[in-house]
Amino acid sequence: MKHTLSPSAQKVQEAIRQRGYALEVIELPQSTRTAVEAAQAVGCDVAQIVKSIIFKTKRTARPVLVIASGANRVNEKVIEALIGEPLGKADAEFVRQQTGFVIGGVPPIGHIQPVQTFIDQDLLQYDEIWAAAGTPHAVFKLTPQMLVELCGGQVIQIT
Ligand code: 5CA
Repeated sequence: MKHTLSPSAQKVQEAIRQRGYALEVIELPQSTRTAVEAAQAVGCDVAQIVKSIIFKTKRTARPVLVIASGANRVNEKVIEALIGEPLGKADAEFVRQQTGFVIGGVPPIGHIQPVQTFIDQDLLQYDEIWAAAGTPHAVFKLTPQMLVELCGGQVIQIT
C-alpha cells in the first residue's frame, strides 16, 4: 500500500514529478533532520546526504542556497567571493519565508521562489545521493546528475 505523504513532502513530490522525474519521496518514522540522522535512517554514508543550506546576503537580504555534501562544511568566504557580498546567518523564520519549508526539511528543489544556488562538486562522485524532501522525516534518492539538472545551480568547490 502507498502511504500518504504529509503536505510538505507532497509538495516536493509534485515538484519532482512536474519536472518529469520518476523519483519517489519517502517518509520515515526515524528523524532525517540532520545529515547524520538522515544517513543512519537510509543506510548511506553521511557524505551522500545532500544538505540544503540557506544563507542570507548581508547587503541585499537575499536567500542563497548552498547544496553541500553532508560531510562538508561550507566555506562562506568562497560563496561571498562568487556573489560579491558578505553572507549573514539565515534564521528559522527567514528560511521558512523564503523556501516554504522548515529547517531540517529544506529540499534542494520545490521552493516557493527561485533562489540562487551553488552545488558542492564533492557530491558528483557518488552513484546515489539522498536529499531532504520537505520535512525532517522525508527524503528522496537521486543521482548527482539529476541534482544538477533539477537545481540548475553552479557546481563549485564549497570547502
Ligand atoms: N534533512 C537533513 C538532511 S537532508 C537536512 O536538512 N540537513 S541540512 O544540513 O540541510 O539542514 C540543516 C541545516 O539547517 C544546517 O546545516 C544549518 O545550516 C541549518 N540550521 C540548523 N539550525 C538552524 C538554526 N537554528 N537557524 C538557522 N539555520 C539552522
